Amino acid sequence: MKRDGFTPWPIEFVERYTAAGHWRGKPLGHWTWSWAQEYGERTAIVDGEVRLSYRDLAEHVDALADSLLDLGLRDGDNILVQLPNSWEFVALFLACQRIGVAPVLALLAHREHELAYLADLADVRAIVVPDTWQGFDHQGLAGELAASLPQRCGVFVLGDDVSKSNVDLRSLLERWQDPARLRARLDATAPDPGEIALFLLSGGTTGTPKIIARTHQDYEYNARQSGAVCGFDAGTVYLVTLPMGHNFPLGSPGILATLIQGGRVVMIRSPKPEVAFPVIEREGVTVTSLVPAIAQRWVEAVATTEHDLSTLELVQVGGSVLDPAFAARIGPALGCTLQQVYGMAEGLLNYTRRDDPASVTNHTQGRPISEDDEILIVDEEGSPVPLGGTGELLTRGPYTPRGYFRAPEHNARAFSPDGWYRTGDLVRWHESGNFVVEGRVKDLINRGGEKISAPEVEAVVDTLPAVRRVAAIPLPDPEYGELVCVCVVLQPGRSLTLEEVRDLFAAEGVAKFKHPQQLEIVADFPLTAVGKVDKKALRQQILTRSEEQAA
Ligand code: OOB
Repeated sequence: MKRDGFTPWPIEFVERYTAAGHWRGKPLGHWTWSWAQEYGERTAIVDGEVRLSYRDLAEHVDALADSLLDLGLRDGDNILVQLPNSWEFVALFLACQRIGVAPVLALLAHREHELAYLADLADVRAIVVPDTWQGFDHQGLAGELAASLPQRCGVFVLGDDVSKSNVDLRSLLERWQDPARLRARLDATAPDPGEIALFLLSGGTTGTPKIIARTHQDYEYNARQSGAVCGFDAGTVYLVTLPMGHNFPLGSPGILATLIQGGRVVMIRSPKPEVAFPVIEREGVTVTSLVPAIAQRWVEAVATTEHDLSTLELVQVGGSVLDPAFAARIGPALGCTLQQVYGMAEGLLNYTRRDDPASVTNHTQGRPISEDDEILIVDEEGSPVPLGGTGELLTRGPYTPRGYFRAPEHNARAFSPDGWYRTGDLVRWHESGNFVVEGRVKDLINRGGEKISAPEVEAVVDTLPAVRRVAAIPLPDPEYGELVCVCVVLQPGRSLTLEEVRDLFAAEGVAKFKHPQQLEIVADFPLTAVGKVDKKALRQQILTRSEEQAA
């Protein structure tokens, strides 16, 4: 079912991607049974003591899809999903794909500030949460949020403590119908493969978060082609270490490519070495994906672990800058090959290849996966830079959508008139034909792979009466790469502390990872030639000031 606010690919590109075999004309949900037929009794998913075969998975997915229909969800509806890594989350994701319901993949760290916005933007018909998670009452918040929305919105809960007014997600997964008949019924009403399958969150560079609609066939290609490039096969045992609502573990190549290949997906709920290492040993994990901050913890912990990690073949690291000196330590420490991944929820994926020499895997962020990924590297005027020069990366391709969802004004800036996505990343070509990410022109803070929109932080700080002007900037952080620093010009005679700023973020229900870690009071902001805050100069000013204070 068509939704408004989606920017389609022009027809000539649809034809081109279809003719090339990238797009297969099938909804994502079609594949669950095609995998079950091919891989049948092999184990698809392991989650603690739960082990599901491909057939079990397909049956649970259909049972859940049917229950969602019973609850009134329909092709064209959207739901907000905020769940920990679990087999139920995978089943829910696939069940949605069976019936054309698109999940908005929120993070567990999100609170009312983010969830209320997303629920409204996507006009969601249900919110799916754990009962509690790390001491937070998600069920309570979801209930309040659902009640505050103009549309009817259900609350589905995963956990042992589901309140009577809500729907118990586990009960929806129970199988009681004849699987063949149910399958035929669901097949008959399968969604349009060119329609929206899921929404990924954008790192964002605007005051309000943006979401990215990914279609069934573009996302299937995203996963399948990633899997092919990364050598996923039936022997792959993929550990889901990062939160699965992220594009990286979900479909790059992640969970979906493992299932496409008939491998085994192993779920854990925390990336901590003490959680991951025993599971790697027990399940014989061969591949996982990490952000640099977590890779750092693993490399430190492996020195003293008693667990046997020798089955690990490939560790993929991406999401934020990886220091080349540290990169060189990862493979030897973990006894596997390092693969750098430079990707984005907006589409384009780059991987170093498994057989690249260390000079490439340690120093570059990989190259695109598709022969139809179009690449431009341009200067500030939009002209291509000479080969080897650094510029902004622009891209188009078979899994890079042409616009953000319901964001026409932002799209006019983020996409060129002929559909190129402006990544905001500064890159150059390495002589190996791979990208080196040199920096960015976009206004965000990358904290250990979690993206924080600077304008979003600024909009919150700006509501404080003491604040005349505010600018959020990234400063170096030893553990997470970057931290959020807010620079404030005060109103005359006023004062402000970091604690007051953080209290405000907590009171506003902003996700914890966005709370500022540093506050700098300045007399004024340096300005660019066109009168905007010169954040580069401001950052330099703050860094120099801290150095002087430390000396
Ligand atoms: C991944 O996706 P997002 O949407 O959270 O963030 C995308 C942005 C990129 O535009 C770039 O600024 C940064 O994150 N980034 C990297 C990087 N990988 C992503 N910066 C430096 N080095 C890298 N290797 O982060 C994502 C999506 C799919 C796979 C992997 C990562």
